[in-house]
Amino acid sequence: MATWDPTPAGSEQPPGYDGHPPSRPENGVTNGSSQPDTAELPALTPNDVVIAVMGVTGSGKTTFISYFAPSARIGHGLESCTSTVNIHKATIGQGTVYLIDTPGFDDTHRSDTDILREVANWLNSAYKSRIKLSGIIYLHRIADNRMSGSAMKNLRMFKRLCGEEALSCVVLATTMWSMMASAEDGARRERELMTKPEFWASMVERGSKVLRQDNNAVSAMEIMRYIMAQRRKIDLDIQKEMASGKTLDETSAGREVQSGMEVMRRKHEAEMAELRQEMEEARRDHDVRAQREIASVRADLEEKLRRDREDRDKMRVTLDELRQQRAEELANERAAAHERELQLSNQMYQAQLDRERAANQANESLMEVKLQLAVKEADNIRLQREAAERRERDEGGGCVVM
Ligand SMILES: Nc1nc2c(ncn2[C@@H]2O[C@H](COP(=O)(O)OP(=O)(O)O)[C@@H](O)[C@H]2O)c(=O)[nH]1
Ligand SMILES: [Mg+2]
Repeated sequence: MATWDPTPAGSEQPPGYDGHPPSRPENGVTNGSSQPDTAELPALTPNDVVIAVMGVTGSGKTTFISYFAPSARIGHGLESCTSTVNIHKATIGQGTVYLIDTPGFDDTHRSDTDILREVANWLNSAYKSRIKLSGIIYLHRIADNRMSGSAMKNLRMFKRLCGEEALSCVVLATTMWSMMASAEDGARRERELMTKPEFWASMVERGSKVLRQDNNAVSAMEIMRYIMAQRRKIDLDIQKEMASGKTLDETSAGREVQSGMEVMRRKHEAEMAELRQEMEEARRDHDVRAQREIASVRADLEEKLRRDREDRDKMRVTLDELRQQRAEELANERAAAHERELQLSNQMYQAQLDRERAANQANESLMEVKLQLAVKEADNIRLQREAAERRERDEGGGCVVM
């Protein structure tokens, strides 16, 4: 996994760009690992084969990439491990392929707006540098017996990002076949996916290929070979739309996110109206406890509404504004991580000092005990000596015969 400078040497800029030289962080590609393993990764060129891997969290994207690139790290927790766009360099046969691991639009910690901003910025940088995708692999767990809300949302987002033309370069691959009780069940679900218009039917009609990722590295290689044999290069709708001057909220994918946000905003506003009503009743009844509880729920809701507004503003950006803002966000993230690292190293240093002090204190107490023992021992010996002297005096020279 590595950071990526997508600037190809001496390439012409496509229409819609201002010709500014790209600075490093603008590509929005961050290295999720603290240890870049391919620091010498060359800048991608328009001739490179670049394939994006998409799908919800847990659909198997990183696992798929790991068959070709050891730098891909698989997350086993509930949290999304691929919370940023990551590029992996892979060698397939004689050639080099760059596989792009992308975050799903179902992240536990990040809003759809933030994810779209990151993915769009990455794709914009690639477009600007004339680096085109050779294909997109969209992974889906066949073992899920129904399409969840987030799976549906992710699929809608995917279709909007791509646009119709790019669909002929898409492979829809089903994963987790080993988790199916029977192959027939899997085949039935696959048919359902391929024939229902709200699932994959329209994509298949426009040339998307349905393949199975059912045999680890072997089927993964078949999928890669299929894409590479096509020898295609594509521009996605979002890339063309933003290059033509649209703001992110005016793009097809942006509108999809906006409509989801609009639903949430209306829900939050309805909840707020309900709370106002409940508050009035609680006041009328002089129910202080209820008033306190309602106030606390209202504060949470106000925070959600504030974030809704913030997300709406974050979508009103042109390609250049997005690039600038992402560069700032990444710089801030880096600074925050650096600050945290400093704090931790200070904490560690302090802990070391405390440990040494504790060790010294433990030594001191040991010495004290030894000293006390020695004092006691000396006392005993003194007493013994005095007793002996007494005996000597009493029994010997001290016993004067009168
Ligand atoms: N049985 C089975 N498990 C898989 C398959 N692909 C991925 N997994 C497992 O599913 C989990 C999520 O996979 P991961 O690659 O991290 O998904 P991502 O979030 O899309 O990157 C991991 O525990 C993987 O080991 C597959 O084809 N079959
Ligand atoms: Mg992943």
